[in-house]
Amino acid sequence: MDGTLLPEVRSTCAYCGVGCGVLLRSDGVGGLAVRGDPDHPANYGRLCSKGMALGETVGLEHRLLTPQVLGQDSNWNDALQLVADRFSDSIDKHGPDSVAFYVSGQLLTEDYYVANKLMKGFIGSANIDTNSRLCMASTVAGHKRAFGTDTVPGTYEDLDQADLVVLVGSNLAWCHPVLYQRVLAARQSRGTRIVVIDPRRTASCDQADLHLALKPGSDVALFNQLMTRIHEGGHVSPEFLARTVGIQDALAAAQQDSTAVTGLTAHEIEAFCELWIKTDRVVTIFSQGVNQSSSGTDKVNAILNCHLATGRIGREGMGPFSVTGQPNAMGGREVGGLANMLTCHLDIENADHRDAVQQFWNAPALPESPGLKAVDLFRAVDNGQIKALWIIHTNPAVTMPNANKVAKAIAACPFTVVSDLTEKTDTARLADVLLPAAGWAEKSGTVTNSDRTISRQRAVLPPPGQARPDWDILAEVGRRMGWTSAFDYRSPAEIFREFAALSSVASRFKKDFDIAGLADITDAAYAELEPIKWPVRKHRNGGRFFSDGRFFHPDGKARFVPVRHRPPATKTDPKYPFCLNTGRIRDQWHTMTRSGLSPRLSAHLAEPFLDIHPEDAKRLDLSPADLVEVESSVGRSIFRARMTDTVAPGQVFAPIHWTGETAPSARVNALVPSVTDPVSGQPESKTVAVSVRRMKAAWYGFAISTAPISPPVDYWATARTQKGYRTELAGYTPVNDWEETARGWFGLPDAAVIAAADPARGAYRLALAERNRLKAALFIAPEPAALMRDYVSTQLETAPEQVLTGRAPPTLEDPGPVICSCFGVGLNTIVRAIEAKRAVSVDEIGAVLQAGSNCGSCRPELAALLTDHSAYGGRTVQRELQCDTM
Ligand SMILES: Nc1nc2c(c(=O)[nH]1)N[C@H]1C(S)=C(S)[C@@H](COP(=O)(O)OP(=O)(O)OC[C@H]3O[C@@H](n4cnc5c(=O)[nH]c(N)nc54)[C@H](O)[C@@H]3O)O[C@H]1N2
Ligand SMILES: Nc1nc2c(c(=O)[nH]1)N[C@H]1C(S)=C(S)[C@@H](COP(=O)(O)OP(=O)(O)OC[C@H]3O[C@@H](n4cnc5c(=O)[nH]c(N)nc54)[C@H](O)[C@@H]3O)O[C@H]1N2
Ligand code: SF4
Ligand SMILES: [Mo]
Repeated sequence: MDGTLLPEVRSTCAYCGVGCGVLLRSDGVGGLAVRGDPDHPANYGRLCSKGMALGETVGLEHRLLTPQVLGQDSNWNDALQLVADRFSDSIDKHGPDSVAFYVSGQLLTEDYYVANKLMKGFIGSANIDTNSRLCMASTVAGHKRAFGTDTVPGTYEDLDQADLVVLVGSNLAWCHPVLYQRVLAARQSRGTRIVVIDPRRTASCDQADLHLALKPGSDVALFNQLMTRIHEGGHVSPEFLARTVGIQDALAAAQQDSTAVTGLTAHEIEAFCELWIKTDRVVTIFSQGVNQSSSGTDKVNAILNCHLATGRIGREGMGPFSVTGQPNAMGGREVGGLANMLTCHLDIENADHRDAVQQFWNAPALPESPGLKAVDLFRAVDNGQIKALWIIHTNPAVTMPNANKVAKAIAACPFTVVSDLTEKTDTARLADVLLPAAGWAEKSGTVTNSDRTISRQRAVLPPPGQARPDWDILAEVGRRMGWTSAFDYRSPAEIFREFAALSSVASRFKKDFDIAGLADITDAAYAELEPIKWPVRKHRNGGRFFSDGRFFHPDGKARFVPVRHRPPATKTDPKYPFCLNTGRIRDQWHTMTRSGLSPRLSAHLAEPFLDIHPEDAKRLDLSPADLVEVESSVGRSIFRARMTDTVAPGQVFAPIHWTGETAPSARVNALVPSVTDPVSGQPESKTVAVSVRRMKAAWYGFAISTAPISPPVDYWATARTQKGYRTELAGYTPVNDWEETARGWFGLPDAAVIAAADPARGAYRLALAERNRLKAALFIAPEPAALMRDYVSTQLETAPEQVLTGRAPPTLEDPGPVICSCFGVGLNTIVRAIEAKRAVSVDEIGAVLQAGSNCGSCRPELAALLTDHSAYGGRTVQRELQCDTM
């Protein structure tokens, strides 16, 4: 490099459905600088902690660089011919429904389009489903029931213009942080009220005027009550009534529900209904607390019913708003990636729709009925019906319910292909053929965010090794299966043009999705494409849907859907007295294959945990930092207990992110049974009946190491640090020789070992050094090891002696676990500033320590620390422990 800076390239964040614009600058040697795009309409320059850390996740050490067949390096020619032959063979012998694709809402629209065209148009089966089944399926089904098509009516501007934002089953502060900032900005400027409906007190409750901690799964009853009050108070919009069908039935159903099942007080319900009814500009945002339920579709319609009844839809500052999770969840819905959809929001069961698509594709046959939805798809893999399976850009061995069973089924499938960035995933390890995909910063295409804005993703780094973009891999398999011209694509622009042209054909059926205005886009225009909201028609662009009062049912009217409360499907069983809720943490993305590479992001919450109410903890005789065994009807897991009243008694919460790679015994979906919503097929992932008890470990440990470890012990959980890895450990059976064991785990047979031991107590401290540089350290104790973990983690590669004390020298302050990942500000530092009264507000913490003054993702946590730093999330309990001596 001659020192001149490469230009900044406009692209889109790799993570959530907010779809923030990013400006990327490659340093020419693999590094990537990232900042928010000030001109992107989703974020106007803002990024959250995950977006800010994107540059830390593009390293190559974990990447898969060549195709592999049965664990051996291969080449594209052999690997793709094998894939084409095995799929063709299965289709010839057992028919098209003997094969399946399982894909992802993180694929680019162009990748997704090709996958869907190959399976539905040419293989002739609808057995393509996507992880969106675990995510958006209930919303899609609810939208279709009410509107006649899968439309998100509103736009992000509605959040700026709302007077009330209701978050139902959405932890917006952590999962859509930039949108949350947008809501807070509206609160600042116009006093927008915030209501959170969530059984848990989350970071999103920080600024809420009202938090309704309803009983898990009781949302339908709550919104039915709202519906009843809307009617009784005479707030039904007569004008809107004429544009809808079925209010009487919906009301009759609503009136039969009792609010008792919500567990909320009459006062809380009154306050909510009154606020909702009296505020015209209401946006009801909903997410996985709604979708991931056996009554998910009904929950969606219970919400839509209230917006339809009051006519609060299609107008400025109001409407129901399903926020999408993955960066291209919306795009996947557009191309028809779900097994029960056709492309362009057309219906697979509709012969006219099928004919139009078949003609356009010049396709041999289109399936006439929906294919297998995710849970059924993996059941069909399990029972041998699916003989060839291709998994692309998703990690079902971790994220599907009953994950152990799913992993077994994948392993037993006669032929499994996995396309991923890395071979180090639970799913990739089960593949017969492993295909190296180009990653986010290495490939080009488009994604559509939660408010229908299509943004370009642009390649700024060269794909490493032989990695290729997903569309390219899929198209070549299509050609090798014999469909040469249908998959003769040379660029994403070409695919996008075809898709836009197809949407023009589809527009004759008068559905919502239409990007016909882009059907003639040139390569140059595609290269320069600015963010653009669909529909992009000749005569109507972007904006809100339904402002004309027309819906997409044949009669142009919306439907009220009568819905009744149904309790979660999990059976009550005295063996499993707790209700396990699952979800996300602020700084990790799903199975952590990318976010987990960032030391900054990994410092926020470094270990899988189970939040449990202090009363329950007391009853179970738990001590701070104990490990707990959690058991359900389908599996068993182990987590660190965090005592916190953010969860109600009887409820527990665990995050979804840990895997066989990072904490094999803390995989949450090992516990989740495969119960689904009868309409959408979406799994119920948030209400699992479990038992909890203390893990009776013989020993507990903490390790740091320069290299990753995966020790054969009953519990371990590892996380990146700036200098290597930190790992928590525990085991049921005593270990005889810790020095020998440590050498084995760390792969340091010749290291010099400095030890401090108290064998009578079962306490050991070992430092392993090479050339007087610390390479690893292990701390073992009969109870959860009390150490200054964050300080200890900084000691790798320094002289080995200091680490054995397990604590910082008195002259050095231990910052504690990271709260602000932008500036690396730790919990202890913040608490000290609060205790010393140097900071009495979130802004002052920012002024004194910088924390919270950049992306803002940690501001809710700062606020919570200010309110009561001793009670927040149990974290200070760990902090105290960290200061104890062993
Ligand atoms: N940091 C981070 N952000 C992400 C992701 C990530 O992995 N990490 N993933 C992205 C994806 S794909 C998605 S889908 C979104 C998900 O975004 P969210 O849906 O906001 O996230 P979750 O944590 O899954 O669940 C939201 C809330 O639902 C609540 N809940 C559980 N049961 C019920 C119930 O019966 N009723 C109600 N009203 N609430 C309930 C939970 O307590 C939880 O707080 O996040 C996206 N953004
Ligand atoms: N219990 C419980 N389970 C859940 C949820 C829950 O709340 N609770 N949430 C569900 C939801 S909403 C979702 S969206 C799912 C998410 O679940 P998954 O989609 O299974 O999880 P990810 O970790 O996002 O998996 C993406 C995979 O794609 C790989 N990858 C990254 N970039 C590329 C690329 O460009 N090409 C290819 N081919 N591969 C790439 C990554 O390395 C990773 O292995 O989990 C679901 N499971
Ligand atoms: S909110 Fe964060 S994760 Fe989501 S798109 Fe924006 S920067 Fe990325
Ligand atoms: Mo999702």
